[in-house]
Amino acid sequence: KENNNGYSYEDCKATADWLLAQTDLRPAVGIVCGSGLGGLADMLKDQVIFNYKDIPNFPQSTVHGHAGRLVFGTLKGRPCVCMQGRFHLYEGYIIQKITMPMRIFKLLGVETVILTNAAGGLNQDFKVGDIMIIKDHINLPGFAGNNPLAGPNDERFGVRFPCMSDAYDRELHQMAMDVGQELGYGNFLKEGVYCMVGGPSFETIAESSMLYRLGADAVGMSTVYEVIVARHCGMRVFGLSLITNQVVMDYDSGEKANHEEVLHTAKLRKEQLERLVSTMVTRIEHN
Ligand code: 6GU
Repeated sequence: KENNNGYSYEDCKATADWLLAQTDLRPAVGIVCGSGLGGLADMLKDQVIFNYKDIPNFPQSTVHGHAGRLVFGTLKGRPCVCMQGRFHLYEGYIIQKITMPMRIFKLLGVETVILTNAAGGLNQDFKVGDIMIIKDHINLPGFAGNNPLAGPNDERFGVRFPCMSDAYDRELHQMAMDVGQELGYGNFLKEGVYCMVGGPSFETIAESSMLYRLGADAVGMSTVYEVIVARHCGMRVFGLSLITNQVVMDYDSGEKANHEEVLHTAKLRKEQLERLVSTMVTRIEHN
């Protein structure tokens, strides 16, 4: 059920209560798996799996490389819930459908959200296969009024004008750097600014160089809306971008961005990304 403003608090509550009635797991961590990175969900023990199509009010996913399942389970005894497959603007969803699962996370009791994505590298120091800790974002569609919080505000979720200067948790950022060092990932663990574009077409050369000059280190088609809604309702946020391809910014380059390369790089690096996230989950403290 949806109206022009997306889902009501009651719709979200009904979905969360339905899920809570099917499992005893009470996750404090919610994870969103990016393209080709759904293996994170497979690491969970004691799994309770829901196909999106079976969850009341839940949107469905359409992209190749995204499974479309909500997986509850435990990581070293810590209850987690994992979205295997997310929703994108380019699939044609209204924005509130893309971010609805964040409010479900909140109503399930999730305190920390970890988001992963596949992204193109703009920063010239980045290599394919690098993992970028997201330190900040640019909501490019937001400049044109495409913000998931547009429309009436329900104070039960959060305030009308939420702050975003502290969107990405600094402690979790530091923890990721520490865990990365311990795991020996130092030479491919980077940090930077993620810029969201609508897609599905990849950027032109002029668009890519514009984004780079505006201060973006990586570009992708997800995550930012989810972060805004997660922060609005007070969850801690941590994000990682897997740099699956180097964005072309040179008219003489013969390289062409394509989805196959994205999935191929994800395959090469996903185990390390999963290890980084799962190690962090076992260290995150909750109330
Ligand atoms: Cl090059 N662009 C965008 N927008 N998203 C991506 C990408 C590029 N590579 C992976 N995801």
